[in-house]
Amino acid sequence: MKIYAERRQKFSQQLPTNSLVIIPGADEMLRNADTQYPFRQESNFYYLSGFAEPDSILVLRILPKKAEYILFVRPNNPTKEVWTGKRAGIDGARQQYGADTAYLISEFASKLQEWLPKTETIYYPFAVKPEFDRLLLAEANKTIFRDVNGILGEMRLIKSAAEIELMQKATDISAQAHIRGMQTCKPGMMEYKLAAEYEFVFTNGGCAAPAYPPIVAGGANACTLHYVDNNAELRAGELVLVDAGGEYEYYAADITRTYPVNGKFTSEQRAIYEIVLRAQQAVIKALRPGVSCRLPQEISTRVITEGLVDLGILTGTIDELIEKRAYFPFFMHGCSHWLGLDTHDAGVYKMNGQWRELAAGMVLTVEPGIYIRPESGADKRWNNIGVRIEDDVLITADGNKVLTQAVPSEIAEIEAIMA
Ligand SMILES: [Mn+2]
Repeated sequence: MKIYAERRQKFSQQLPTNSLVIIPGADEMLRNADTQYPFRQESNFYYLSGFAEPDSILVLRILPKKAEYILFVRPNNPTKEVWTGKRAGIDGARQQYGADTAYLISEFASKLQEWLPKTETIYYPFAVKPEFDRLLLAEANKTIFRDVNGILGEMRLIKSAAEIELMQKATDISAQAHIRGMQTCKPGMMEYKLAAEYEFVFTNGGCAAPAYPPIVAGGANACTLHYVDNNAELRAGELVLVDAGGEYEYYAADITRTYPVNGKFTSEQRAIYEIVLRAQQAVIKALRPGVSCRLPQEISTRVITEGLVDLGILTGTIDELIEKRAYFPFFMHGCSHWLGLDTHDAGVYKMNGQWRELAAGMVLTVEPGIYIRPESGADKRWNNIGVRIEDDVLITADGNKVLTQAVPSEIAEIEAIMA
């Protein structure tokens, strides 16, 4: 619990006296009838508390001489605990989770009324829980609100050694899943069967869940960016694009590999794949502290545009094609995003209107892709080829470390694993 106390202290030190931090936890969500979705605590809440029960609110009161840490929690309830397990309750919130004070969740509105006259600023994450937004705005309409994500996002963006260890574990397990996927994939297999191979490795390795719904997209399905149906047959001669990562101790891995269903790339698939791989390698080579976080987009766009020109899919001069975004029908998504407790992690990309610089401790994905839809107008021999290669990269003091390097991405390595 020490790391959470340190985070609360570091956060509190950046807040003005007489401010109040209010962070509601995640709610349990009904899936159907009386069955719930698996519960997963909200990331900011977890980052500051390590407390993983639903129906909770975290409050920090920044007083002149100290920051008071308050948890609102569910009451102990012996009858319900028979069904759903032990609850920390008020005593547990204090003794196990280090709260200075704890109250029942039902007491929140009255405690808020008590604190408001002495509160100048409320730090709160708007637009996460609309009902809570309404309650707070109704109760505290004379107070200044600030987005809690500003300061917390900056803290979460720079990972500590302990966080990097967890992220390495998440990426190691997920890398093994991709290797198993390559080993087990064969023509005639359904996409969901291949997905199951990944999910087995995630769970078997200690991940609570996939960090996001796995995308297993054979053939033309790879050109649908967030394809999650995973219910088509994988066919010889086609590629399969798999974007899947596990969540380990709340930290996400995010890996994509694209490989031939029958283990051998065709010459067209190879040509497209090699462009994407070159783009990805050029980006990774450039990542180090001090470079712009926009660099991945700029480098990958250039390498992909050059490659599409080499293949005759685009014609013109490189600078002009980039200027008029001619690559966009083929590469229509971002090359990178922050990674951490959330797959698209907290932290802004621009500061004062400028793309920010990378710094040691940041973790980002590098995921260029090329997707050739029939309506793109390219020669039909390229139709329905979709390739994305995604790795997770930690920025270090002197460059970077690819956390996901255990999964091969070179064509020869993939063909060897699949042989
Ligand atoms: Mn990603």
